[in-house]
Parts: sequence; C-alpha cells; structure tokens
Amino acid sequence: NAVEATLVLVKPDGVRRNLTGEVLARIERKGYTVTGLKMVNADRALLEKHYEEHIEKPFFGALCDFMESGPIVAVRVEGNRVVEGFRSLAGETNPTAARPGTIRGDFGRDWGTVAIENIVHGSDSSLSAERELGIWFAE
Ligand code: DAT
Ligand code: MG
Repeated sequence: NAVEATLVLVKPDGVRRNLTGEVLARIERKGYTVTGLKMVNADRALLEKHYEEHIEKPFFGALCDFMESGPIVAVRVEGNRVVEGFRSLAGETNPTAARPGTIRGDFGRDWGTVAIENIVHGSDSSLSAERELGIWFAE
C-alpha cells in the first residue's frame, strides 16, 4: 500500500470550458479522494516556482501567459499510487497524441497556440507532488 497525494490543476482552459466538474468526476469515479480544493489566480512568481524545470524552455513565456489567462482550480488528491494513476487519467501532454478515454484525449486538442493547452496538470512523481502541494497549498 502506497497511499500518497498528488497535485491536480484544472488549467484556465479547463475552467473556461466548464470542465472542472468533469475532471473532478473522473477523479472521484476512479475512487480517489479530493482532500483539498481551491480556485487560484496564479501570478508569475507562483508559476516560476511551479514550472521551475521549464524556465529555460522556449515555450515558457507563452505557458505562463496561458496559465495567467484565468482562474485555475487546484486540487489535492489522495489515493494508492495516485500520482501515476492521475497521469494515466490525464493522458499524454500533447492532446493530439493523447488517447481517447483520457481527459486530454477526450477534451483537448491542438489549437495552434505556442503553449500547449491541455486542460489539466498532474504531478509527475511523489517528490514533485510534495513540492508542488507545498506551493499551491502553502500554510
Ligand atoms: P506535463 O504537463 O504532461 O507534465 P510537461 O511537464 O513536459 O508536461 O510540460 C508542462 C506543460 O507545458 C505542458 O502541460 C504543456 C506545456 N508544454 C510542454 N511541452 C510543450 C511544448 N513543446 N510546446 C508548448 N507547450 C508545451
Ligand atoms: Mg510536467
């Protein structure tokens, strides 16, 4: 048994498209537990911490502009192997490649924007999850 927590973000495109409930429903239907939830308007400083591994990437500016374009719903999700499990629910980063049946595969597509808009974020390891939960659910 490896109960752990992960950070899920419903990104601005997901919130704008009224997909917050859909994302939460998929998480709950899978049997994971929502243990924290809030709406956040992210600023640059928060995003530079969250996406620190991507600061040098050519798409970083566009990624921040997108993530600052509207409210984000931040969710703390708990469950056995939930980090890997939610990544599996989310699907591949690029929504064109993401399999149907996944969140990104069912609802995302390539809009031709510089930053990929793909509805959700999910932490990629339990170490990242701890770090990211500390950023989005500080105090
Ligand atoms: P993931 O969100 O699947 O963990 P990531 O950590 O590699 O993917 O990248 C973070 C986000 O940045 C991703 O969800 C969408 C955007 N992104 C990644 N690679 C990109 C690229 N080559 N061009 C534009 N945006 C990209
Ligand atoms: Mg990532």
